[in-house]
Amino acid sequence: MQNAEIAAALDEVADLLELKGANKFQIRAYRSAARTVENLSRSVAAMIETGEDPATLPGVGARISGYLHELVETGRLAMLEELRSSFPPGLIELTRIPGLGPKKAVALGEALGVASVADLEAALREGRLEGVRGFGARRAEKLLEAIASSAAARSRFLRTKAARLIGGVLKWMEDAPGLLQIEVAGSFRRGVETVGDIDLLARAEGDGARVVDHFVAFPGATRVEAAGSTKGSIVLRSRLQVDLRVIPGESWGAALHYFTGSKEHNVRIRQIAKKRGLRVSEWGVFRGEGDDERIAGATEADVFASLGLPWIPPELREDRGEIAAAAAGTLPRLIDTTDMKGDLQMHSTWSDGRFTIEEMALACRDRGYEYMAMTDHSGGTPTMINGLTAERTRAQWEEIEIARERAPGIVILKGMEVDILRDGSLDMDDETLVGLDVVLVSIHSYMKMERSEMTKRVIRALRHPMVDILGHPTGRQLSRRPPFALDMDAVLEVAAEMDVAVEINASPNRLDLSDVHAFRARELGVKLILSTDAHTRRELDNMRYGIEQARRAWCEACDVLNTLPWKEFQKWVTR
Ligand code: DGT
Ligand code: CA
Ligand code: CA
Ligand code: ZN
Repeated sequence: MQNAEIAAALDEVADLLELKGANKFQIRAYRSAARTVENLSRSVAAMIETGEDPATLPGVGARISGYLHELVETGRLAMLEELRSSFPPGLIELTRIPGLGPKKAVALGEALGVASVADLEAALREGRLEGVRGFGARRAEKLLEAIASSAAARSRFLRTKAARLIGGVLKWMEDAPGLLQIEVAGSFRRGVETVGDIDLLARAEGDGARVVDHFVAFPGATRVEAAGSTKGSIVLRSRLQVDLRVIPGESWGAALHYFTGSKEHNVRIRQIAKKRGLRVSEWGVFRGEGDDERIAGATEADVFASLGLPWIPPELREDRGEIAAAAAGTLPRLIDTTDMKGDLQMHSTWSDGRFTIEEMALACRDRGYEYMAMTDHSGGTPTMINGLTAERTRAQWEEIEIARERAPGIVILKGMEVDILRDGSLDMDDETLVGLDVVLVSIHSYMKMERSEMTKRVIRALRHPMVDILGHPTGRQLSRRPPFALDMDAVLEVAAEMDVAVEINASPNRLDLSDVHAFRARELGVKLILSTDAHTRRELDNMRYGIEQARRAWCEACDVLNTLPWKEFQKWVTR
C-alpha cells in the first residue's frame, strides 16, 4: 500500500468524522497524520514491514499507528468501513464539492432530498435551491460552477483517446529536423488506464532547439506553454497537455526511467541507490556527491544494472513490490496478447450487438482464437434492450448450431450475460442455465445500492452453482460512472471458494477489474478472465487494453483462464 492511499484513507476518516459532527481535535489528528504520511519520503508500508513503529512520526500517535498497521497488513480499515456504511455513498461525494463543507452538504442534501452530486446538479438547474434557507440564488450559480470546475480538475484522458492524440503528434515529429529518437514516457508508458498529461522524450542531433521549435509548431496545438532549447510544452485542442524534453544521449536511459515514473517507484529507486552510495537523477547514476563520476545513464537497462537489478517492465513501476521482486529475481513473466486463446464475452444481433453469431465467430477465428463464447444479454429486466428470454435462447441455440457448421476451426460456446437482479437472483431459469456452456453474470441495474447490500447481492449470485464468470464486477465507466460500492475482498473470497472466474473487462472505458483489484484477485487465488465485451467485430481488438491492465496487475499467462488451450479450458467450463 502506497503512502498516498494511506493518506487518502486517513483523510476520508476525517471527512466522515466531520460529517458525524465529531470532536474537532479528533478530526484534526487524522488530517495532520494524513499530511505527514503524504509528505513522507519513506514508505509507511516499508517501515511497518521492517518493524519500525510509525508512532515515531510527527502527528502520528499510538492509536493512528495501530490503524496504519491494520491498513498495511490487511489493506483495509474496519473503522473506516464502518464509518462509510453509516452514510449514503453519494453524500460523501457531495462534501467534496469546493465551497461545500460536510455540514452544509448534509443540510443541503436533506433540504433538497438529494444524495449525489449528479442529483444536486439537476436540482440546482431546476432552480430548487431558491427557497432553501441560507442559500440565495447567486449561491446556486456558484455551486454549479464549483461542480463543473471540480469535474474539470479531475478530468483525465482515457488511455485510448490519449493514444490517438499522441499518434498525431508523433506523426508530425517525423519531420522534425535532427530528431534521432522519440519516446512516450510517463503514465502512458506504464499503461495506466487514464493519463493526466503526456511526457515525450527526444534525442536530437546537435541543437535540440530545432526539435522543440518544430514541436511547438504542431498545428493541433491551441496554446504553447513553454518553448526553450531543451523543453517545449503545448496544449492540444482537446486540452491534453504534451511536454517534450530533449535529452543528451548519455542521459537517455536515466531520463526515460525518471520520466516514466511512477514518482513512488522513483523514490524507492533512489533509496536503493543511496544504500549503495550512488545517486540517481534524470541525468544518470553517479557515485559520490558531484556529477562527474557517472556510472550509468545511456540505457534504462544500465540504470537498473548499476543498482544490481534486472530491467523492470514499466507497467510494474508503481512501488507495489516490483523492486524487491527484481532484486530477488522473481519478477513475473507478464502476459502478452499472443497468450490469448479465446474471448469470453461478446454480443450479437440476438441482443445489442451489431453482427451475427457467425460473423463474430469468424472474426474471432481471424484473431487466432481456439474458442469464443457468445454471451448475449438475458432480457427479463426492462432496462435491457432486446435481451434473451428463455424461449428466444432456444432459438439462438439453433443458430449457434448452424454457425458451428459454417465456422469450423473455432469452438463456439453457448454463453449468456445473465443479469444479476436486485436481490442477487439471476435473470434466467435454471433449466436454461443448465443448457449453457458459459454463464457470465453481471449487474446492469440498481447500481446505487448501499455497500453491504450490494456485496450480499453479488455474493448471492456467485453462490449460484451454475455461474462461471463474474463480468465487469464494479460497473464503473471511466470518467463517466463511478464503481458501485462493493466489498471487493469479500466478493473475491467467495469467487475463489466457488471457483468462479472474475473478468477483466477489456473495454477501454470499463477496464473493470481495475489493476489494483486484479492484483488482489491474484493474491487471493481467484482465476481471471480477459474478455472484450465486443458489440462489433472491431471491438474484439480491445483485448490489448485488457492485457495492459492485466500486466499492471502482475498477471502471468497462468493467472488468466482463457490463455489455456481449448482441451484444458474445456475441463474448466465443464467442471
Ligand atoms: P499523470 O501525468 O498524472 O498521468 O502521471 P505521470 O506519472 O505521467 O506523472 P507526471 O506527468 O507528473 O510526471 C511524469 C514522471 O516524472 C512521473 O511518473 C515521475 C517523474 N516525476 C515527476 N515529478 C516527480 C517528483 O517530484 N519526484 C520524482 N521522484 N519523480 C517525479
Ligand atoms: Ca504524465
Ligand atoms: Ca508531465
Ligand atoms: Zn454487461
